[in-house]
Amino acid sequence: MAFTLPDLPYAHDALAALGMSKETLEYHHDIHHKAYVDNGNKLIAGTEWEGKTVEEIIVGTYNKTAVAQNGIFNNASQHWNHAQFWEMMGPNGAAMPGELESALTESFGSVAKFKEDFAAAGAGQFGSGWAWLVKDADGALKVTKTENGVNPLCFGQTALLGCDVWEHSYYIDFRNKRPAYLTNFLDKLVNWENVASRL
Ligand code: MN3
Repeated sequence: MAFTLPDLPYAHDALAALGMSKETLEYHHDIHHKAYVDNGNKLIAGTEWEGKTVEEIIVGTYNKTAVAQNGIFNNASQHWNHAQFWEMMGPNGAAMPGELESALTESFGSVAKFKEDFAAAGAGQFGSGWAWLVKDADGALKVTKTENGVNPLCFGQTALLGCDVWEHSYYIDFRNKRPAYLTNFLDKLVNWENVASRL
């Protein structure tokens, strides 16, 4: 089915006081995310993927050698990644639900250690990509990093939290300081209720 650009779940200026400016969201959502939607729709038109869900397209085109499938994968996965990313943030500084706090403490030792691991994964991703908190098929929580548009669906994992570490995500607000962007994301921007709902 055709991809559609979802509206942001908040106003473009809603996160400005928390470290993600209106200008960043105008470029990132209205231009970058829209380009993945538009290019993806052009590439899947008339192919076997046209009637499939975005999740089916991602899993079905991941790591295939045909160049045409790479283009479809990149745009489909980036469309999905960004749709999740907008929902994983919010302006209300949502408190972390107890269920999530317990799960993070069990897996990482403490919430602080989880944040440290997540920030290190994002800072350590060489070039463009994403940092993730995932739930594995066996239920274990893990921090991972992926390159470009690759995401947890490719590995049969559930994405609980993702942070875009492409330069377009932070350069307006944080310039080259990706670690500061990641720390700010974890401390101010994450909607922990949304993360907990994915458990
Ligand atoms: Mn992006």
